[in-house]
Amino acid sequence: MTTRRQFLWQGTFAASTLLLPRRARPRMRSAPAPASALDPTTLKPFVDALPIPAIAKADGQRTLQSAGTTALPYYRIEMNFFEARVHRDLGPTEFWGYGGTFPGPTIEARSGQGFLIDWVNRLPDKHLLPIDTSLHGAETQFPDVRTVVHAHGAKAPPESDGYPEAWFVPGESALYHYPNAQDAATLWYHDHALGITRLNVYAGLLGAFLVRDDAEDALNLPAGECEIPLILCDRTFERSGRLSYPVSTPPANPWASEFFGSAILVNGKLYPYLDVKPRKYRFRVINASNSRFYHLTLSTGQGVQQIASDQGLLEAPVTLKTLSLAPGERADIVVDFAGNRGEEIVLNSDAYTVMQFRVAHGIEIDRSGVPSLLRPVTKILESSAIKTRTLTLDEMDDMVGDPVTMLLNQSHWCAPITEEPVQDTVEIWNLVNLTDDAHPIHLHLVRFQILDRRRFDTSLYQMRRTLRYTGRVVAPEPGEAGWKDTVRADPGMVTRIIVKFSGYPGRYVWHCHILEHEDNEMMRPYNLLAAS
Ligand SMILES: [Cu+2]
Repeated sequence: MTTRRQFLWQGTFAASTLLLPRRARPRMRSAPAPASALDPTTLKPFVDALPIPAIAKADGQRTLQSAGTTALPYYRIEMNFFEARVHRDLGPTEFWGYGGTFPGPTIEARSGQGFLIDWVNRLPDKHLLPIDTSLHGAETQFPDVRTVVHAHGAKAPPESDGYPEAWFVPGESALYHYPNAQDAATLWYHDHALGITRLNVYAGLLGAFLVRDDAEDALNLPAGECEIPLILCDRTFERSGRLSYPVSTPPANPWASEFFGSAILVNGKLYPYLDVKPRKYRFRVINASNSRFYHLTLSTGQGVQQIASDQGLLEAPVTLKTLSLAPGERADIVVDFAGNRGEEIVLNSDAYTVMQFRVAHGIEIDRSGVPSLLRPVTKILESSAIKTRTLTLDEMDDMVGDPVTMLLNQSHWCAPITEEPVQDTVEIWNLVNLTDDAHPIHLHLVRFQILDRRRFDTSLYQMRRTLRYTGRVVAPEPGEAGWKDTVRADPGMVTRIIVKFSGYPGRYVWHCHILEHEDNEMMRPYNLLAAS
């Protein structure tokens, strides 16, 4: 028997007219939370201390033929099944994690000093979560448990970038080379296996990856115990503590188009608290959620200084009352608690309680600072671009308005490669968002700058492929004006980015960082061609 969705799915290839581009906002395609779901607001907040992930330690030195003859520091990181409590009063949760923790250990790199990481899959053979075998690359002929690691924001050779089809199974491993030839920045690492990334990351396969450099060290920013990663991700739990992830009907095709959990975790804990001194702290905020956008505010209403975006330091600090982060994006912020002695401050995101800062009494000598000039960010000139690509973001719905698949430039993952920039050349990519949602678009390997966003007539574009702007040119927000690797492409807008394709020739990907979208075709390979 063929289900309605299977029929439509086949229809994408046989008769694409059955699939309608998204017009009116349809329902989200997923079932309601089960009756056994935990209501996190019934738990007492701020009873668990914020965990700080351990720093990964090298295990000697090794050579790798493709990385040259010099021995490099060697790390071995296993992926393991384990149980952990996300809250004092909630039963243990089964997770998968790098190094047997969630988040995994923080990887620390020095700019220009490469290392090797042996990623070892020691997971069980059965997945924690239901797999949709109708999705690309997740069909029944493939093993349930497949992993491949991508260091998000890393400038890594193609064979070490975690290509979605380069997955390996329990009992196997992959030795990756990270040259770290890039500026200081807050990166992160996570799973990227084709068709099941959303499930592998949800199970816990994520961690922070920090690149440091001398220029940043010289700035005297808050450091040591006053520099803390805040890795945000949302999850839904059953009352038993078990992870719960939505499934939609029919049961054979459980893919949900988005995921919004009822509980927001920071470094793997629900409602943690952090004891702080009355001084400045640097927080490296990472949005590691599948779909959730954060809008972070402090209960005191005080501002924070954003000092870095995805790919490192901004030219100058930016004072913000609300920090917004799309999935995959990062921001480094400095919060000064000097005026908050003895206060309890809550970090919120929209209507959600995230965590608490408990500021100590007393006098603290704070010798750190936030210079007014952090690092020059040289603008890439539009005149230096040798090519402009116009690329659409598309959502295809079925007859009742449920999303069935998401596409980039109306192309499936397996379609011939169309983006082939040449090494060290500059291109402008016009991201034409024809959907009703914002999509965070991430390009592997490279860093880029946002040129602008501009509203356009989506109906006219869908009918005639004619681009008619209907709004003014909107400059990037101050916190987006530095180096980026993930950009929010807003609905009904053309978002323009300018990219210099520096790096290692070979095959990479670009994709939407809403993991449910990425797993359902909103990802495309690209080739970086060697300069001739
Ligand atoms: Cu998307």
